[in-house]
Amino acid sequence: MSGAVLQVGPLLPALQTEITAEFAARRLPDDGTRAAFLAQFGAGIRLAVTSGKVGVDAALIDALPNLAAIVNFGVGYDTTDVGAARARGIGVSNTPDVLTDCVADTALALLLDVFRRITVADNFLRAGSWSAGNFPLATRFSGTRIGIVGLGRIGGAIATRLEGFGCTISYHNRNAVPGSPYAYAASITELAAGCDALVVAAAGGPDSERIITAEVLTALGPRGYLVNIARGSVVDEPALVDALLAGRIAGAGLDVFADEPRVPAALLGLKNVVLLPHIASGTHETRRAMADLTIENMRSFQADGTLVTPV
Ligand code: 8YV
Repeated sequence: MSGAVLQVGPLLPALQTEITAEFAARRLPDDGTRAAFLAQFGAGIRLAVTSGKVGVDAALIDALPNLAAIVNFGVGYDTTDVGAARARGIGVSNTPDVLTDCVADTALALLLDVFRRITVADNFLRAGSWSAGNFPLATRFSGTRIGIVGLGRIGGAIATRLEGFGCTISYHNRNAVPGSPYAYAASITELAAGCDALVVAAAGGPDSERIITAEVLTALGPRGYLVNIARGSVVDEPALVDALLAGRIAGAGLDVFADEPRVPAALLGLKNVVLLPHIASGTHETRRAMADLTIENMRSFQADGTLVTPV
C-alpha cells in the first residue's frame, strides 16, 4: 500500500520534522519549480498531507495520477476539493474531536470579551485612563439567549459551556438534531432575531458560503453580537463590516476571516470588535493531539490503505 508522501503547504514545525523523518515526505514547491517537481515526482505520490491553510485542490489532484489519500491537519477541510477527491476514490481524513474543547473555549472567551468589553477595559487601564474615571458599564453575559449556527461537535461543546452561564440556547442546522434539548430555529434569520448573540460553528465549504447574510445581521439587531470561530467564508464579510460601521449589530468577536491573514482595515479601529489571528485550536496540548492524529492517519494508510478518521 505504502507510497511516496507529499506535503502540501506549511505544517506545524514539529509535525513537519516528524513526517519528513518517518515518511520521507517531500514538500511541494510554492514557486516556479512546481511543474518540474510534479513531472519528476507526481506519479509516485500516493499520500498527501496538508492543512486547512492550503489544501489539495482539483488541479493538484489531477497532477497526482496515483494519489490515494489526503490527510488534513485540522477539523476543517474546506481548502481541499473533496468532490474531486471522491470522484477519483481518494480518501480524505481530518482531525475531529481532539480540538473541540479548545475551539469551544475560544468561543466562550470571545462571547465574554465582547459582552463585558474585557479587551477594551485592559487597553483603558494600560492607557492610564483609570485615574481619570471608572470604565463605562458593559452588558451582562450570564443568562443571555445564544443562537448557535451549526450544532455539531464544536457547537455542542459550546452549548454545554453556555449551560453553565445560565444561557438560553437555540440553534440552526439543516435539520433539527434528534433528541437535542435546545430550541430549533428553521432559518438562521429566525435564530438571529431571537438571540442576544449568534455563534457561528458551521463547517466551511460551498454549502455554508456566506450564510450569515446582511439580512441575518439585521435580524440580530443593534443589541446583538456575532461570534465566529468557524470559517470566514461562512459570513458575508463586507456585509458584516457594513453592519458594524452602521451600528446595525452591537459588536463581534472573530477568530476567522474570509481572506486570512488579511483582515478588513475598517475593523481595526472598532472598539466593539475583538479580533483573533485564528487561534481557537492553538494550544500546545491540542496542536500536539492534532499532529498525533495526523500521523496516525498517515501510518494507517501506509500500513493497510485505511484512514483512522475519514471525513
Ligand atoms: C487550524 C482549524 O487552523 O481545525 C481547523 O479546522 O481551523 C484550526 O484548528 C489548523 O491550523 C488547521 O490549519
